[in-house]
Amino acid sequence: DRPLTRADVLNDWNPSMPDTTTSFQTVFDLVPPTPPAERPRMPLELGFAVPPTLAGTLLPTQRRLAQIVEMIHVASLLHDDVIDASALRRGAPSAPAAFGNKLAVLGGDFLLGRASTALSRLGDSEVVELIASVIANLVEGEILQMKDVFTPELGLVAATPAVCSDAWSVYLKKTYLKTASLMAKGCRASVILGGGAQGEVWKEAAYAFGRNFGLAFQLVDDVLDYEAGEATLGKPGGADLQLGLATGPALYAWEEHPEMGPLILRKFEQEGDVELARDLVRRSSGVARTRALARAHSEKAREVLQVLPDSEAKSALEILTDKVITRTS
Ligand code: 2DE
Ligand code: MG
Ligand code: MG
Ligand code: MG
Repeated sequence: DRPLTRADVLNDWNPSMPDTTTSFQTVFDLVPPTPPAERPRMPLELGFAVPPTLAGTLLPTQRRLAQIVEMIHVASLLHDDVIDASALRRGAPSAPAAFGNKLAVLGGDFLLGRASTALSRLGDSEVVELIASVIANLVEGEILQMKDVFTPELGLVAATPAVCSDAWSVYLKKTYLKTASLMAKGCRASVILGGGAQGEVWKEAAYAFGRNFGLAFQLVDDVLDYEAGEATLGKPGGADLQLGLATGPALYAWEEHPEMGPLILRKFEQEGDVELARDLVRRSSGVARTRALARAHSEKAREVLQVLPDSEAKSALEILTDKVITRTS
């Protein structure tokens, strides 16, 4: 028996592994539930491809950071599909559907472990702290989403401006924590790794870009849950009401239709609630107003980029601020 090397101990995130095609199928092959030939494949290949025109502008540490962000994102989706009991992801059976809840949770944990190793190897404690805090933010957002916003004791079922704005501030806070934090802090960390004299100004711009972009992204996700079906989304549509969640469209509809209040309060759990709520949203301008709010955030994201000098990377980010709104899946 040879002595264990450092790489053995770390179960190395192999630096020579090709950057763009890294698969974490291996974790699901560790405890095969079926013979290899019948083994389901993960729907969540880790995908990170740098457009060729931008490849030369990235530092190796920034490319690695992008992979780390992707690993944390995919880990959160593995856990999300367990929590939401969702059977479909990216047009394929979700990890819990294909492998069961236990392996889906462990697969997410495995990715977080690998991401932590890779993060520490970047050798920048400011970046480690920033990205580690994202993992806590994701959990905080998910828990905030589970919490009762309104308690029956308070009788807060009428759409008074104060109650609505309270519900909105919780919704937007949750949206930042569960989605925009990863993008905001990921962008900021990339500027930190890039160094340079513009330090604070660019860090703030990158953070504001990611925050607004991320809010727009999740607001559109919440709209598409109403507008699109499984065939385009590659995941179930209409899921949020089924999960008891009042997102932007329902919160706006509540301002226009007070009958929405009791449905939100009891989390659409009574027979017929989901259908009634869907109808109220349809008869309101909730979807249009949520889209308008997403657009305002995407415009803000574009605006804050303007402190950066023109470059191909900046143009790519500007294009993304459009795509986040016009995407259909
Ligand atoms: C997506 O929301 C979920 C985002 C965050 C999930 C965070 C969890 C805490 P959706 P879709 C589960 C654990 C975090 C880890 C492991 C880092 O609206 O519509 O449910 O795509 O997304 O299902
Ligand atoms: Mg989900
Ligand atoms: Mg969820
Ligand atoms: Mg969703």
